[in-house]
Amino acid sequence: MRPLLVCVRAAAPRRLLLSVVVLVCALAGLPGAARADNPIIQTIYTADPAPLVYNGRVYLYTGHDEDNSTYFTMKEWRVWSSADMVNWTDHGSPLNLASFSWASANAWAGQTIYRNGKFYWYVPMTVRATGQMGIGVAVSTSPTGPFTDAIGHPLVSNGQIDPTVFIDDDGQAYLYWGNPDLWYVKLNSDMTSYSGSPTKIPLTTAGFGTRSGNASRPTLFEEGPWVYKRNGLYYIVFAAACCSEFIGYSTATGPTGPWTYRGTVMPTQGSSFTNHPGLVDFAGGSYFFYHNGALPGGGGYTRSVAVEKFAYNADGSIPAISMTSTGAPQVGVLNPYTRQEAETIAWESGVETEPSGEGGMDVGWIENGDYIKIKGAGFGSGASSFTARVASANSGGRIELHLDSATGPTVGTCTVAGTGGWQTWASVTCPVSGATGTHDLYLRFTGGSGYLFNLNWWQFSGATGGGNLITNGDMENGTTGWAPFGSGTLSSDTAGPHGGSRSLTITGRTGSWNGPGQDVTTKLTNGKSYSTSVWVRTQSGTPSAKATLALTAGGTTTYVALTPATAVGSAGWTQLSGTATVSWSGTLSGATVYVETAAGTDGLSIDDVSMQ
Ligand code: FUB
Repeated sequence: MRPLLVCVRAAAPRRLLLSVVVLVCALAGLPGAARADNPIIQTIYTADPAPLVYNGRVYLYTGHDEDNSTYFTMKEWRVWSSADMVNWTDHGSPLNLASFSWASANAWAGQTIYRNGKFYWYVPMTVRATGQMGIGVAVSTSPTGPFTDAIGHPLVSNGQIDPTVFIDDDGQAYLYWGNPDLWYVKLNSDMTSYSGSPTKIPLTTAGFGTRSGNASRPTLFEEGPWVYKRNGLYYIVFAAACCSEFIGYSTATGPTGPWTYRGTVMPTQGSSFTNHPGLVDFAGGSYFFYHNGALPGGGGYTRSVAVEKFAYNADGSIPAISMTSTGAPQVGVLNPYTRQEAETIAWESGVETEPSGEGGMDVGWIENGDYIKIKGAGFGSGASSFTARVASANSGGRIELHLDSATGPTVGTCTVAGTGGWQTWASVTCPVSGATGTHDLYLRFTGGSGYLFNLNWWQFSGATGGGNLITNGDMENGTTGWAPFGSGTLSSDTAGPHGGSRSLTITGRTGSWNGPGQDVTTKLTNGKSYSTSVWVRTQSGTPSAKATLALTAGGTTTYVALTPATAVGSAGWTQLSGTATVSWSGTLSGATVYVETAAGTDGLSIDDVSMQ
């Protein structure tokens, strides 16, 4: 525990995990060396992953195993998200047992689904009045909550657990759950009531495989169903046999069967006697989430969520997937020139997160030698400075910026002074040199003894002619720096940004070439190559958008395609990225980066724009 002297902020129990993580690095003989990124959450123990793809991000809903648990001691659920499958942002706990007045214990495995502007989170808990497990439903207008009990009582309650929810192409929603049986019920379109009665799915050995040595449970189905549809085929992936569990799956031509057992998705592995599946497709890849006991101190009741990328076989079957400590590859790169939350982490050693007085979460409990790894940061042609939002009731410390490992090249060091409180925030900036290209970034914290400071967010700035040329690329400063290219009206939009709390929306376009634009005339270097990244969402689903540079020199305007035209769905954010060499003859009098569409005049939103 930290010294009483500094116990000013709200106290939270210090987890034991921290010291063991440090020990493992030491045992490897390579303190801070580049290392594996699975399990994907290290600040707490997590279990029962339920991924949801929404607006170009994967939202991950999990349970939380308490430190030192000797049972499934779980009191809250947690939310995380990522745009690249490796750097995960902690959104804290927007739902817990106290959210349900009728529940008493056991915040176990659930799933969240989006419908008609709302997010519905189905979770099992003990019903206080009966002592039986029941399933509640919470609702929110945001994927990160806050969530509230939608109906004030269990949606269903028959003593069984592990809800999974699925909406078929015809709009019919189904809730499935169960252990030891497998149940389903048809949900109404409000997602908080149902028609008909809960119905048992027959657990036949043809449908769910054969278990040996347990006469009362002849099939492999144990718990944790995950139902979805792909290319017209219905899948139910589930925790099989016990104990230890493995992950198996069955398929059917309809949502309620009859099911055919198809085999093993993930064999028994990984120091936890349970496992729990969650599958999504994201950015052109397929991902399998699961849990194990791989973190130090981990085991059957101190589990951690991990992810693997996989590819379906041509016939739709799922290949056998093994647990790895490497995890999934990164999708794209992280933009260090837009504000990044400190709680966006690929790997960490020694730190924890907590709710921030400035909103969201911050990273705290930072001691000398702790670090955060951010994987694959794209510095382009160079960063010139680093700004961090910090708070310290002590006397602060330093943030060392290392590339490639916690002991890799140092490209900058920021000194953090005391601010008078753990939630008294100030910004500090320090010079950076030598940060070019794409690297893993390590924020390594150094200083005296005890807790040093808290970190809420950080951001790099580019050198002249390098770094991000775009002003207000993260749109957090409203429409600053942007103007319509051609016709249209710009507005700062708080509904469903790609990152942070705002995006930039244009409406009233009268030509497909109209779009949000920014003048970069004074920032371009003739003959130089620039990498451009823009996140785009169209309002009506017009199927293409592209970032373009209009260059006016010597009385002539030319157009440079900065990114190729790419399909952009109406609901989700899509990243447009590309590299182009920019050159002109004569004096450059006008250069505007803008986003247009191949056709149509529907409104569009952009966010997290960088050109470097
Ligand atoms: O996390 C508690 C229980 O363990 C879940 O409900 C089951 O699926 C198993 O993972």
